[in-house]
Amino acid sequence: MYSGAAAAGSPRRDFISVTLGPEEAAGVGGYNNSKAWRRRSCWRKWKQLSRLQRSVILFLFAFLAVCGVISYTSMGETWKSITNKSLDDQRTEQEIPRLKLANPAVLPAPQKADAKHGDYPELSLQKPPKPPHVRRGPSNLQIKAPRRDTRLKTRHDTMRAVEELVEADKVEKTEKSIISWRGAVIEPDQSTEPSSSKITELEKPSPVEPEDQKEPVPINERQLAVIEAFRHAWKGYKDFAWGHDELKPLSKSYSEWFGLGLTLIDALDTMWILGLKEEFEEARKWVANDLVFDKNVDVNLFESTIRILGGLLSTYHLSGDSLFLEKAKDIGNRLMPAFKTPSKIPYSDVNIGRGTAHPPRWTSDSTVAEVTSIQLEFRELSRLTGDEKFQKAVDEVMKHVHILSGKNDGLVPMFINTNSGQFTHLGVYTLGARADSYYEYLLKQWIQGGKKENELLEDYMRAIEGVKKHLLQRSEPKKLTFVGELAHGHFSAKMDHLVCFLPGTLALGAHNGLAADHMKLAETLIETCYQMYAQVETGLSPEIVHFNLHAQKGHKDVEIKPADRHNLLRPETVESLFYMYRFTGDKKYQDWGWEILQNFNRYTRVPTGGYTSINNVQNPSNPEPRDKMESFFLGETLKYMFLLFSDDIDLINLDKYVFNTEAHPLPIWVPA
Ligand code: DMJ
Repeated sequence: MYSGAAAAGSPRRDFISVTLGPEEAAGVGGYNNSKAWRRRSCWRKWKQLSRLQRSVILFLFAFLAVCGVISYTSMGETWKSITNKSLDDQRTEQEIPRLKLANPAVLPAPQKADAKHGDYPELSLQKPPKPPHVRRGPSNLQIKAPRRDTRLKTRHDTMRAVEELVEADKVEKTEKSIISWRGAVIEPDQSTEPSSSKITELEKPSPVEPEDQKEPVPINERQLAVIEAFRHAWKGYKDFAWGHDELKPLSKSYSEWFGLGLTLIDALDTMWILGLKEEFEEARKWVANDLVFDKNVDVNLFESTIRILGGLLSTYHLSGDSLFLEKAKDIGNRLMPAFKTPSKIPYSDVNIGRGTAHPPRWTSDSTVAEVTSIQLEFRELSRLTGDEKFQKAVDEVMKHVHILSGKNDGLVPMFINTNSGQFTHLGVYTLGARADSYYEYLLKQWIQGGKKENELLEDYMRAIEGVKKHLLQRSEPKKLTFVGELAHGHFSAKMDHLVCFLPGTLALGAHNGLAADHMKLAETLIETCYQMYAQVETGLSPEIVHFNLHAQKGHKDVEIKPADRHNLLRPETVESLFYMYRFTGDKKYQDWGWEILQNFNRYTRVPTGGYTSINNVQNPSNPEPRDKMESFFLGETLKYMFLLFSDDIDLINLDKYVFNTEAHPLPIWVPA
């Protein structure tokens, strides 16, 4: 009966009394016996309790069970979110190094070439806000799309995503600007209908499509780095060159070409696509209040068409703002005197104030690429205005060139005479300067018009066969396929960076059902264009390279002559990378573009704002800044970068839009 315990030496003695059953008292019985005994004993005790006591105990048990279930469920949620959070944290940490590019100051202290594939150790790490998940705004604040443009949702989504990038202390300001932004640009009713019934004779607008219901794709970190680069470039332009043609970022001034705010107009649709609404709104105000075409100034027909007319038209399509269409009509009309020539092949220059046009002072020739790369824009202007004169003028040029002699298996010479309408300087064939976009626009007009204009397709297909037959060669030691030039029967292993538009164009053709071997060629050529960057000390391509046709010890594929080693921030390779990624999904194209962006940041970025062309891509310790930021850096290069890094095929869907040669998207009249 007794069991006692007393702590030895303790002044206090504690006792526990326990009632033992007969088995225990006898010191017998195993585990099973004792369990059975405990069960019986408990049951006996339970029976001895009053009914009230039993009810209270049962109630307590039930209460505890309910509490247990509730807390188990909420613990599960908490645990799940903790687990997810730690996965997110790991992901973010892995991605942070890429963001070191956020603010690299490049000039005047460029980095060593051997560091070019790494990060910038001396730069402070700027962790950007987490890429926001895009959400829909209230419907009464949504901009209505022009009736023929169904892609505004995507642009809105991008816009909203970028809205979330602004710091918390700017929230109130941002919200105010959302209202004025949206209020300012929307005049859909005035802007979407052609002004004349003549449109019936032209291509019909695409039918209205139902709103895309797909989930928007959030902006990723590489795209954020492009936005940051754009903002940096824009800061320079705004601070030192506002309303002028080009920024001179080192001298903190500007240069004029036409005196028409070229950079600002070229950049409008890029801002729209990147979602930079404050910048866009400010630029829009300048267009509304200060852009005047009634000026006694000579402009180049081609350059002002692709940059100004093209930029205004695409911005009109993206924003739905009739201001841009009005301005497009104005400049389009002012450019028309260029076509008043004996041959109808337009002059290179037009005085947009006086309404007169003329060829350059030293010749009556025009450049072939120039007179055959204004068609997308003028045709679209006819479609929008209902005035067929624009389309008629440019179609006539194409029809004329289609039947012209002097081609070599579809390859065209570089010059055409405005009096005789004949090619001049026969015998020189290139896909580079002065001929490049002729080939590009054959395909793109065919796509723009709904793939019905067979002569355009014929000329394009024949030309690509001509390229294969006369201009393709392979270099040593890497056996890179490149596009050289032919001069009076002699092959030259010279390739302009400009030729790097070709892989993208070939891929676009293949995507539209043309020969599959065009895609194969595109794949080999884009590798070559990438090597034109990768084999150079700064990781940036020169303007022109010469390929080695024979293996020589210690020589790479790419040779650069001193006169050719400048880089003007050109877009062609990034443009082709964008097409290649869109059509193949191969991430290496994004990675190559990312390398190029980093090298632009290393060697061309000016700390006080803007990017500059450089004179020497072979000298990483002094790339010799030229003090000029070309408008196409904002109009094309950064736009294509942003699109290249996007996984959203609806962000300028290539079955609905065709880019002009200055990267301004125009609608395909009959989308696939
Ligand atoms: C741009 O104006 C256009 O892309 C044109 O087709 C070629 N030159 C520049 C960019 O390099």
